[in-house]
Amino acid sequence: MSSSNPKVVDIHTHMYPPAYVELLESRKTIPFIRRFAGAKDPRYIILPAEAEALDKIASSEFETISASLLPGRPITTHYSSLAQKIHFMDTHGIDISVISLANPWLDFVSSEVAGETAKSVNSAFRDMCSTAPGRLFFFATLPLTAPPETLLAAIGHIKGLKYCRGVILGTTGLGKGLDDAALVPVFRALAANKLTIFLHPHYGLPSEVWGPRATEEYGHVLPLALGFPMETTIAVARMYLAGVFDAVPDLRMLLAHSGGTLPFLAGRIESCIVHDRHLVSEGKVGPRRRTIWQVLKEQVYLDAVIYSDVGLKAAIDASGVDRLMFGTDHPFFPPLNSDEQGEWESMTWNKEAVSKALGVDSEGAKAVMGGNAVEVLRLYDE
Ligand code: 5CU
Repeated sequence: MSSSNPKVVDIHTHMYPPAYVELLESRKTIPFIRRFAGAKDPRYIILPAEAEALDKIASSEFETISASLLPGRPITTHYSSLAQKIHFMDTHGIDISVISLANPWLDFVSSEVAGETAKSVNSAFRDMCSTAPGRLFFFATLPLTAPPETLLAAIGHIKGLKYCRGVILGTTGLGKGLDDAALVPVFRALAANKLTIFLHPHYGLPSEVWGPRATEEYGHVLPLALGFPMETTIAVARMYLAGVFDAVPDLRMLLAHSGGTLPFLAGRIESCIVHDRHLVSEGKVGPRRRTIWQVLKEQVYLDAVIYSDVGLKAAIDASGVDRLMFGTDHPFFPPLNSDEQGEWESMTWNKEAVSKALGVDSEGAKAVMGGNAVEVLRLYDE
């Protein structure tokens, strides 16, 4: 934790390179980008829960529809303009951003072209970073739908890319989740190359859990506020129960949204393990078992994108102040009542949470705001 010349680092900040935007524009099924009559910006439709709203519009007799009822989110220059990213950084005093492709990454790309698509997306990220040396680094994207040899070759490609510090990964893995034994070689290859996994949700929970009123009355609140964090929680709990962290002890994972609900639920997970007859009878609860608390302190980092000191304190308690890293989730959650070129609550709320939890300008706050990211992700000029 060095306090001389402290840097502010945003490790949770997304970009869609223009070629990826074109790919989304060419599609007719989710995920895709589409224009609606009367709407200023095209809309980006990604969440499974948005399919229902889309069906309603398709069957509507009206040509145009009120902007607040349109499915998805407006896709503005904030998604793909590098100048806009730098403007956002400058406006909010962010020295360094570790950019990543946002969900759903390449999950929808066919097996045959996934390898090449990943190569071009990752090269585009390298090129973007090279326009602002020292200010931009990136998490690469894996072609998870590609054949295993292509997937491993992709790790060979990204490890040599300047400015790459890890990969962003969703929770589906090769289709069976992250506790799939077939993923262990991938985790080993990432760990061997010191590539941190930034784990990020996309699929949430099945739409039925939100009930019949959700689509028309509750906007995106339930899938984003609750579905996303539960998805992350479940994915990591499954990895833990499958012994992935023990099988790959050098694996390092940075969990989005302060680890979902893991910091809050780790105690309950532990209790359920210790009281589970099946696990006990299989000898999985012996004295040498590493608890989930240990894994959280040894192999896991958490972002600080939780918007409140209450959740942030739980995250700090669970993983340690040296394992939390500030983020904004830009370009998602733009301000709705003020100029998008000005201040965003995603910055001010998350920054305030750090100050409240750790003290304004304290060593801990400086570490979370940037020092930890610089050390852990080696954010030095190359
Ligand atoms: O608003 C949203 O849907 C999202 C999303 O899809 N991904 C993300 O990182 N933040 C918000």
